[in-house]
Amino acid sequence: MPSLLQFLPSPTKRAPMGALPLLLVAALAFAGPQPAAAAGPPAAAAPVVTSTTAASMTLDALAEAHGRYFGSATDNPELSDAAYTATLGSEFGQITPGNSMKWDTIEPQQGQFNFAKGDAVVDFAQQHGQSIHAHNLVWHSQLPSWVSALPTGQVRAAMENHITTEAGHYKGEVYAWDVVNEPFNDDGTYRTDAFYNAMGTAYIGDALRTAHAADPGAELYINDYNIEGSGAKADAMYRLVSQLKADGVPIDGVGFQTHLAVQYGFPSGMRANLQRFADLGLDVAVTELDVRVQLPADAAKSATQSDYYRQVVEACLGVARCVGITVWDYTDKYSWVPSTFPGQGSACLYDENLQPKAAYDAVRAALGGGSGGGDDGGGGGTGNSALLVQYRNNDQNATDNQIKPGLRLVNTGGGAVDLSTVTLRYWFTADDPGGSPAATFDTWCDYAVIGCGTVTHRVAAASGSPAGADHYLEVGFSSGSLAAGASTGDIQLRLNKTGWTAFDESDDYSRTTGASYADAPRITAYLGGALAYGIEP
Ligand code: G2I
Repeated sequence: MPSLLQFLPSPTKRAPMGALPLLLVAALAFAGPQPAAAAGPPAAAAPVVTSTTAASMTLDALAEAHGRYFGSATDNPELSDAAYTATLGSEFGQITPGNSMKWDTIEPQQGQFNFAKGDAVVDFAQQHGQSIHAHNLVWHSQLPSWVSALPTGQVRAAMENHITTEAGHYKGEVYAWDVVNEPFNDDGTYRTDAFYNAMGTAYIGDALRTAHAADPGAELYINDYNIEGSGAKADAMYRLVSQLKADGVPIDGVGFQTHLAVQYGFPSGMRANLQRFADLGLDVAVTELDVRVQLPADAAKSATQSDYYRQVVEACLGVARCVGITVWDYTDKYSWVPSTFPGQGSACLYDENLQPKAAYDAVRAALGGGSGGGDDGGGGGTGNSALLVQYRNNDQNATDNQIKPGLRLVNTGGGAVDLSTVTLRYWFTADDPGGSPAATFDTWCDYAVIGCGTVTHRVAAASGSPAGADHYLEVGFSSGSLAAGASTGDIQLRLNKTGWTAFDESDDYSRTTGASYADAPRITAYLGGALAYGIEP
């Protein structure tokens, strides 16, 4: 068992509060190798979380099982919305104040500081055991006009005073600071804001040193958007932080905002891009994740959105020093997108009525959790699941050379399920005693209401050869989303041994003789690889 210190981002810095319950999760949920420490070597193996446990765990608890946090931005007006704060306070382990620590809020007039809004967010986080990623100290936007109006010779002192006073006020209260936000234009050139105009690129190192002096325990970040994948802007950030590290400037992490849009595609090479920053000895974090669509949303856009969320989670989990993921508010009710991009929206994990969307299920699945958010009434089978498998036998001859299961997958939960995260297993025996070489199989989809083109199928040997089940037919889906209450409809499958020898199906674990569809708990379903329905042999 590793010591607590191995889970901390750095021995000299505060851990996100969310990291502390990790030990508890680890003790409860890990049967095998431990997760990677946030700042340690790559994970050797994914954590083992039982399906019942995973289905009831929050996004943050699922992330903690990987040594990460899962957080959300929030803002002061939202904190009086009780339905909103109920989920904000329970599902997420980390908070970023969306506006309340920005310069125009904290120091609207030179030397006049007002911390009330920022303090309110800190209070909420502390009451809910959440860490704070503070945002931000130096940014060209939401910058009061008095700063831009200063003679260039006075900007440095004003910036240092702002940082010293604000980071000093929150000293010991926040896990991390976005010290410099969005220093680059999209082509990788520097923004010519008040700070750059006064000090050139030197303002960045100066800001970081000043912040470090004010709160030596805080993790210090530079944060930007459109740097998630490879490209000129990411390269510019890479050159900047490489130089800062070489110069001994106190910088601990790079924040990748990750404001994505379905219509612009997924950033190319995100995992590799995060990794090259991590390889400089920096933490990386997904700091402002959302995935907007052009309205109205539809099933196809929703499926792509879910896929992008999944890919972001997988990119972070694939980089040992990716410490966590923050969504830029969790609900469409409070998303910044519609007012900034008219005609676009639906960017968040929860809809405007605070109900989890398919994207939420995709994130859960990517974190190794079963279905949870859409589940409002149990799964009609085992565990806390939103999936139900039904089966009928399309082949009443138990001793011929083919097996023909008919399957239906039903979503009994309250939220959509991303079909690409689902697999089913029909368990059977190969009846190939001592076969040498062991039996191989052909599998077929003869008909599917949703189209055989999206149904994948293969046979695999079952580990341990449980009784009646030395093999299973695994069925998956290349794409699609199953709405709440919906069924895939009939999927007619068939398999045979390539040598066409006969089976004896009478002892097969998943088989019944029923010729009409009925619930089938001996056919198992998995969400993101975690058991979500049925009983394994
Ligand atoms: O634009 C999305 C984010 C991009 N990265 C930096 C983040 O700081 C930024 O956050 C957004 C906030 O979510 C918005 O809420 O920053 C916007 C300003 O650039 C914020 O919008 C502003 C509105 O423009 C103001 O009219 C409004 O008074 O929010 C203010 C407070 O509600």
